[in-house]
Amino acid sequence: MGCMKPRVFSAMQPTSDSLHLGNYLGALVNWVALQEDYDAIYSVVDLHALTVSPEPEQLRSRTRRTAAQFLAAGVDPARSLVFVQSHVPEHAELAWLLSTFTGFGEASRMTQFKDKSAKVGESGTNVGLFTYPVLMAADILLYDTDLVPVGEDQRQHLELSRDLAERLNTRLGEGSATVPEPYIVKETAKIYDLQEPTKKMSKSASNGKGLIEILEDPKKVAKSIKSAVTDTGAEIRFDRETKPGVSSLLSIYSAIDGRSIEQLVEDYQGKMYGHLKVDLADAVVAYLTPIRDNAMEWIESPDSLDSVLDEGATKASAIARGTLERLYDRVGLLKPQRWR
Ligand code: ATP
Ligand code: LTN
Repeated sequence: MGCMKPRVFSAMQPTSDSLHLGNYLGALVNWVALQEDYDAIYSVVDLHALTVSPEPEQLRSRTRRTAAQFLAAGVDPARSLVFVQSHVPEHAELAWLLSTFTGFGEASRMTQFKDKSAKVGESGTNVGLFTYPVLMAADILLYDTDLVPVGEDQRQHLELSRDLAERLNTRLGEGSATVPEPYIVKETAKIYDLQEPTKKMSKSASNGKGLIEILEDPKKVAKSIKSAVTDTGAEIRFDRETKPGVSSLLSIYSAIDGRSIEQLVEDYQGKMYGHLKVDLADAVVAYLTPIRDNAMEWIESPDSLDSVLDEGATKASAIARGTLERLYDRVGLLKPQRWR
């Protein structure tokens, strides 16, 4: 392993059968790019997914499907570690330690918790949902992570991870933790829902028609794009305020096609929304088809997939153990004799 390279870590929850274009363009594309210059570690965070009380069989299947999509998108297990969070018990162990460093008020300010708990109501909210960002900080700090590629919605959680790392360094001494930097690419940090173009594309969105799923039937993908909500007026131009619908389509187009938004606007001058949608639908389908085919191959060979995940967990665990032992020692936990 290239010890001198800086470390990148990121993760996704196995909460759906397919990732969507927001997950892909907002995060995964950057994971793939960063593995060139970084020592990369990517995880399917199944312990986080428990906060939404999934069906056991569905969780298991989605854990494999999520990992398969990482690999299909170009995460290369020869260069990067890919593993399932629950296979590395140090995540839950460090989360406990970090929870004792996290203020109650500090955790209460997390907007994602507020949004999610408001949706299910107090009686449906579990403590895991509240401490979710602490487990996320554990994921990151366990690997002395330098850089975390995510979408815009994760910025506040990352800020908490940074605060916790700094706090460990202050209270337990320098060198206790590495303070991670967010890596959020402005243009794709937020991909919008096709039906409600002021909201982020999300698997928990109320209207599934606004979602482009990577593993979906290409015909359905094309249909969703063609029925995307556009704005009043006929002109194709980029303006998030007054033309959120067309602007979202232009952002997606630019991200997958490589042309700048300015160039696309120029190319579509005098054309109608329909032209843009038809071309975009073709482009997205062409872009996703090989990824989908590759993901299906992994899903259909669970033994090969599980071997990749086992190897990832073994290597990740070796790194995680070192960090955990360092921190256990610094907080004053007695080391068992058999480990000395
Ligand atoms: P949920 O619907 O439960 O909020 P999600 O669709 O937001 O889920 P996550 O598993 O929370 O998906 O996110 C995985 C990664 O994808 C994170 O890095 C997140 O920032 C990124 N991401 C999610 N949605 C978008 C989006 N619409 N645009 C850009 N990035 C996104
Ligand atoms: N909360 C993240 C998933 C996540 C994560 C992480 C991302 C859990 N642990 C560590 C980056 C680093 C989300 O995507 N909803």
